[in-house]
Amino acid sequence: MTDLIYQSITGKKKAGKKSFAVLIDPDKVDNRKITELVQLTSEASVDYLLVGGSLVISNHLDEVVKEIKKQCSTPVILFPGTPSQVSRYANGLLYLSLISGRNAELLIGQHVISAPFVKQSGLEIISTGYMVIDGGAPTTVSYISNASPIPSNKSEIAMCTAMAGEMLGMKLIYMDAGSGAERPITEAMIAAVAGVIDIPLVIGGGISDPEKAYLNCKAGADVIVVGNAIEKNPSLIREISAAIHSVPVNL
Ligand code: 1GP
Repeated sequence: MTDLIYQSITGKKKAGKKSFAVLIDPDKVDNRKITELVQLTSEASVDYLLVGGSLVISNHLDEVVKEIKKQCSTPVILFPGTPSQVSRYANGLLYLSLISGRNAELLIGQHVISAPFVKQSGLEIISTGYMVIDGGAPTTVSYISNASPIPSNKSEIAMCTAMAGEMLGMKLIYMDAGSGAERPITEAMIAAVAGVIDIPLVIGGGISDPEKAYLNCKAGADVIVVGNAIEKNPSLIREISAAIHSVPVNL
């Protein structure tokens, strides 16, 4: 197994550079849409493409990933909501453990069941402490996970959870307010968590404009994930990417 993606994420973090990941939901794209998104992401120097969702209904993950790979060299990282969302055509996979919840299945149970075929896939596996933060309304991830999100004003819970994830050996912390969240994660919580961990911090959920993406990076996010807003307005890719990549490196 290579660790090229992780090296790229940590290399950028060490250099003080922020990264942008566009989330593609396989349920919401066809080949025409993929072509449009890939063209925009390539032109805007998007760093990573995440593919997945909390609830994927369609059965064409392999085709979606193959089509993306055919059209660009941007690393494709799976962001699986369920163990079945594994495609060997991708480059890597976020191996998510829902450390903010107390649902044993999502902490370790599904990993045990999927371990043999995840290993066989040959993908770069990136162990990720996944933390769902209350985004103001139930989202698919909060419903499906059957686990309470961390309250948005309880930065100390988020800090302790992220520290525990890091000390358990996880390689990334991903804080997510859920797709289409009404309230994205506050900069105060991002800064608090970024201040107590050394591993890269990924932030997503409800980010819909370049200003919020920029402020999240300033607060300490290393990777910003945007899905929903881009589905509605793909041209945002350019603006959000420019904002993220304009964050001064000494921050
Ligand atoms: C959801 O963090 C991702 O899991 C992205 O959220 O779709 O709201 O951008 P959005």
